[in-house]
Amino acid sequence: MAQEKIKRKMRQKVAAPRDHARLFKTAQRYLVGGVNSPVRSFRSVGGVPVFVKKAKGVTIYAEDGRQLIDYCLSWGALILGHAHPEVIAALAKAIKNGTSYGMPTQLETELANFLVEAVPSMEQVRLTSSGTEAVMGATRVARAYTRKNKIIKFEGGYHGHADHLLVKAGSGASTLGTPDSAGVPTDFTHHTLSLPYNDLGKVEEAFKKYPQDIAAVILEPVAGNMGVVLPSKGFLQGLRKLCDRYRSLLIFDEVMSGFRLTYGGAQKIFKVTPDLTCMGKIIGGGMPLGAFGGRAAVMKVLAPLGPAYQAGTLSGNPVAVTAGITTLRCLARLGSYPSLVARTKKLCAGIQKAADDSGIKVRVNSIGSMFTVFFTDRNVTDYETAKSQNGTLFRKFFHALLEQGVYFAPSPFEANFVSFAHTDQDIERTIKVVREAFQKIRVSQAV
Ligand code: KE4
Repeated sequence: MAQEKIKRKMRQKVAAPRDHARLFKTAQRYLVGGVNSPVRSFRSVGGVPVFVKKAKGVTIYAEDGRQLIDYCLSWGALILGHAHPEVIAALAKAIKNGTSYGMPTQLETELANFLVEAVPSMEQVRLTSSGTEAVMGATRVARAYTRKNKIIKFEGGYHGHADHLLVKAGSGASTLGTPDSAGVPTDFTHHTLSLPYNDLGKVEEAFKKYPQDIAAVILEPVAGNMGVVLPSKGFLQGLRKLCDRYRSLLIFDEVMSGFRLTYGGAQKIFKVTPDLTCMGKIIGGGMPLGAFGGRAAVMKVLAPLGPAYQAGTLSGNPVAVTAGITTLRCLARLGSYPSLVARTKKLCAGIQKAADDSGIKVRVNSIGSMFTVFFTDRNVTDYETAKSQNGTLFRKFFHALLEQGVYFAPSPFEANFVSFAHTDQDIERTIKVVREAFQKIRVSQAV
């Protein structure tokens, strides 16, 4: 009898009530903050996060019955849209062969080959299970190869949650207003220098101060974690020159920009080749997968060839790799990034015009198929200007869109994304909803 009662209780508990507040309350009972990654918590926008039942194309089907046009797309991973038929079919087949072997597979070689062919800086690659691990591996390789200690990063740049890089980080770290995370001893960040993005002078000063001890400069070639912030003219080229002059390595963290702006990395667009590149998101096609790679001469410091250790039980997992290969194969075939960029430009122009017509001060930063709506009239070129935006207006905007079935990233310090699955109708509907949202904000301000 007791067993039956427990089972019944469990069934009740697990049965997904369609009310998000109840789902969130139950989630918070078992999961810290009710989420498995802070930026999903709606902490910076208020309210209860959307619980997803399923997703297809651009549409999220929420547990409470709502259908939403998704511009977060698993934080940029789903450039083909949700549940792309070719990815699902490939996964259905791959899963029948097993889920993990912890042994080499030809699949991993195939994905690595895709990356080496597409990304100018990648001669040799190591696959991981996340972007954080890819960045951890790349910075360790840089320190081992150069035998130097310091790492330069940029304020508002987010490179995953490795201790030494959670210094004035962007994304969730900014969103939660705790740029320097608790639990990170200061001597773990002693060798991390965090400088203003787009300020080449400050970087040169740091190199002059530590001419023999800067292992690497790491940055998002297009910042996406303070919102979208573009590199100023000559910034990337200047970093390349400084790294060459001081025999340090340039690391592009392309976890977000990789295969987002073009087939390959932002490094192809800006014609600046780093020594190491980190990737994630898109290359895993929505499955847990990251990668780092670079010149063979640099990468060979990595175990089992060299003394820099890095490992992972599920690194190069065959199911995740299958999703990645299928995604990259589709992207190579589609090749039509220009249509994706054109749709994004149309959306961003529509958002800017709607704001201007409503008298709301907004700056829309975009490149390729990623964009951020900043509630400011300042040019957003770094973390300081990104932080100067009006968070209250962002929150009102976010919820006004959500009420009308449009889902943007739930944070002012994030990028939004257009996928190959977004249609012109989706874009037109979104512009209409955005216009209504700005008018609603206008009215609320007038009151
Ligand atoms: P992951 O460990 O989350 O796979 O990747 C870390 C990472 C590294 N580098 C860049 C440029 C990144 O954008 C990320 C992760 N991005 C955030 C959102 N901007 C992931 C969302 C989350 O933390 O839940």
